[in-house]
Amino acid sequence: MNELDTVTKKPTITSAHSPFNPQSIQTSEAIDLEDRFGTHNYHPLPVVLKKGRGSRVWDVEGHEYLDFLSAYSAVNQGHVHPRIVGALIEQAGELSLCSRAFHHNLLGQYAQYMTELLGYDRLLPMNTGVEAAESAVKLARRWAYDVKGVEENQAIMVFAEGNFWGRSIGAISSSTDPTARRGFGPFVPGYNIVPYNDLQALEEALSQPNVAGFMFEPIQGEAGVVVPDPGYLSGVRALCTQYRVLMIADEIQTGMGRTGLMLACDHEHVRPDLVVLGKALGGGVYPVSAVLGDDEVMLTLKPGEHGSTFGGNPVACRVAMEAVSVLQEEGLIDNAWVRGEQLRTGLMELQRKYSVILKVRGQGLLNAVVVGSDIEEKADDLAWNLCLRMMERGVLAKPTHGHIIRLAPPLCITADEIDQALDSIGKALGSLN
Ligand code: IF1
Repeated sequence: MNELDTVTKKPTITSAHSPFNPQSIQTSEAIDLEDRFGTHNYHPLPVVLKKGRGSRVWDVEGHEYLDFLSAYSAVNQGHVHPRIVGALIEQAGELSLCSRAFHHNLLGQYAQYMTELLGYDRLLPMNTGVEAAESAVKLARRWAYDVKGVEENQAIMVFAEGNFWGRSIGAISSSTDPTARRGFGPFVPGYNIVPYNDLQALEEALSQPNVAGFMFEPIQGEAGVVVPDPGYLSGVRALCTQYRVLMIADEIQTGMGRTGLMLACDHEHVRPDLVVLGKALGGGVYPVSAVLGDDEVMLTLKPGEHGSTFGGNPVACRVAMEAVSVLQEEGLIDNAWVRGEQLRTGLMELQRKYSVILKVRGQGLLNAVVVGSDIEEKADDLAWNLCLRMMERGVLAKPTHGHIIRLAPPLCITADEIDQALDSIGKALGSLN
């Protein structure tokens, strides 16, 4: 075989050979290795997964589970979706990365597809959610100086209590969660924090001079699926317009159909000035994120002023177009609406039977139950214990903030799978003595 043949030979998918022979590893060994050689910045449930398809995952011993976390809403299309994996493999075998030093054949088509779909002038491609959210903060500040006329270095960004937009210094600087901040200071200046779901407090903040933008989640995910009162999104829109402040919707978790519409802001027909996307934009196979906005904001960035090695790479563009197409063509967004109603109805029936369920809340397939009880063990232990019992009965979920259990399956979940999960959750509740 000559040199050219080797270079142009189409890559064949060979079975991955690894010195660790992953096929044989068992739960305890996998956890021990991770514990010994990894960092301890997570406290995962004691399950070791090795396969996923649709709403289901399997552990290394072959036990099957319904996935009710969806990798924190990054697997909305379901695990290992054939069309999305196919797009990944096909593009990776053509041109995987060329940097933005050169054009490639997909970025323009991807940007056109997404901007026409969501109704904006332009798209800034990034990779992870926090990178896109950081980019939105930079865009807002730049717009404040170059367009709104705020004095240099005086721009204020407003965020809501309970916000979460990532783990970077910029992101944790706006956090009100001590565990996200301790030991990472000093923090980014020019931030102002207001209570979530409080339009009066927001107006007080936005009416101050030098405010560039208000970045917020239409439903707060990490805070425990906190759904604001009806009218909040419309109120935010009106106040941002009134005080010429950019309304920036962090739809990284609530977007891509998760709440039963493409974007959570669609529930009140509200159009933010910037929309931040991530997670399921990459279809659960590749990190893809983006900021969408109009020329007045997006064109304040000039060549060389912002970027990223992988931002807008060919694989990201191809995978994202496939991931978004799948959501629409397979009716996954409407399914999220209907299945979400079914899930909350079932959870409220369980709430009537089991007093440990204090609240059921959510929109579409972004839901949570708040647990607590007068049983001696703390609510946090109760939530963890309940998740372990659910795991034993084939449903995977994990508490956030200790006593809140997020229930967010892939949007492809079926009515029967919802019923199966409700039955398992009920049995898990019944097993709590
Ligand atoms: C972890 C939380 C969820 C997000 C919103 C931006 C980002 C996220 C609304 C940043 C990321 C992830 C991060 C992951 C767990 C998960 C999470 F509990 F941490 F907060 F979903 F609620 N905006 N959320 O939810 O996106 O940079 O991660 O791609 O850090 O443990 P990222």
